[in-house]
Amino acid sequence: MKFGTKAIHAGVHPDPSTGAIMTPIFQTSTYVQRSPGDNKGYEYSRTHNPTRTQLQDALAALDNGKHGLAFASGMAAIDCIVKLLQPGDEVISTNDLYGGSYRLFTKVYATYGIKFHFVPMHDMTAVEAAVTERTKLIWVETPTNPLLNVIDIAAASAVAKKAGALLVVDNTFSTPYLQTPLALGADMVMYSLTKYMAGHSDTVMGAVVVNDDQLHERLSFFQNACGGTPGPQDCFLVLRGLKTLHIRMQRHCENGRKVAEYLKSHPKVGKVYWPGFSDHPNHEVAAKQMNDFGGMISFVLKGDVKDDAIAVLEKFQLFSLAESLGGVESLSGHPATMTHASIPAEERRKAGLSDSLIRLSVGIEDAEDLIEDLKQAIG
Ligand code: P1T
Repeated sequence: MKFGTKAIHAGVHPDPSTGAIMTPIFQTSTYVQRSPGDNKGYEYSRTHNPTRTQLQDALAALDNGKHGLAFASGMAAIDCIVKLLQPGDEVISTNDLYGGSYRLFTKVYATYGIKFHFVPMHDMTAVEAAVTERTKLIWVETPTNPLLNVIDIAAASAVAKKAGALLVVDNTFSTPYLQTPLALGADMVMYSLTKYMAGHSDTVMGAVVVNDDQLHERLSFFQNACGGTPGPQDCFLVLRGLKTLHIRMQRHCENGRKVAEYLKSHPKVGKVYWPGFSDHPNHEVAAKQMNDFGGMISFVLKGDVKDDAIAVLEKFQLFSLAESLGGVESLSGHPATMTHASIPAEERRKAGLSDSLIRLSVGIEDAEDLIEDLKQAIG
């Protein structure tokens, strides 16, 4: 089955009791049992809920994976994955990543004795150099948030296999429409469903997709034991969003290209970060592992002055200044003070994240209007 057909049909089925074509919202905490242990497969909604089951099956199908697990947020999904580790274990992570992931790693799990190495992963020799006999997890985010570096998933998988470590890909920026990491050797694919997958900026959720049965069993145990599960209404919203994922992503990519090219041609704009440019340092890897280049773009103005960037952000009319990304509407952000403020300034500088960087999530409006907005804001 091709991607668009799967986005609409995979994992979901009409309700057997009524024929309702859309998955019902099973707004219930518990399920009546005939006799202790004699139930219809559902006992308590933290453990299983039929709306969540259909979403999890749909997510697994889109990534060509065997098992999907849904969480109350992207951070809850990441938290569940890190719980696979023990004190003394080591993680190699990209040094350019969502600030909340960095905060969870360094402010929570480092205090439990897990060691994190942050390296520029688009250079695979840096990853190899960080491997020790204690390396248990390699954390890839690609393209990265916010600098749009692209990490070679197949090459990272080779390093992980040699090290005996698990490979995770945070696929939030790409979605399975653009790349399917399990097929490239990843053990786990992780999502902030809040973004492109749900697509309408109306819910916060996360997910993990895996092939391996044992890994699925361990993650399901933590999902239930720790309880970071989503409610059925949120699952319904993501299921509805998924049905248009392919159409939305197509338009995000088309508009992304137009906006990136406009910015690149603008005399006041300095560097533009977008993996679709043939001179992007990781363009070849992006072209190899992605079906298109996405709608996330970052840029700096010439002169690299923070106040100039703030002035542009304040002038936007359509690119609303807000955290998050991946909704139908365009958003703008200032990573240094917003999404990445939890990364110390010195670490941001080392990763190449300037205080004047502007991040755009290009929505699915008419590109001409978006370009008009950029024109009036940049001047
Ligand atoms: O916000 P939440 O659903 O918990 O997901 C966290 C997360 C994980 N991974 C990536 C790559 C992300 O971008 C995010 C959340 N990011 C933002 C809120 C943002 O504006 O970048």
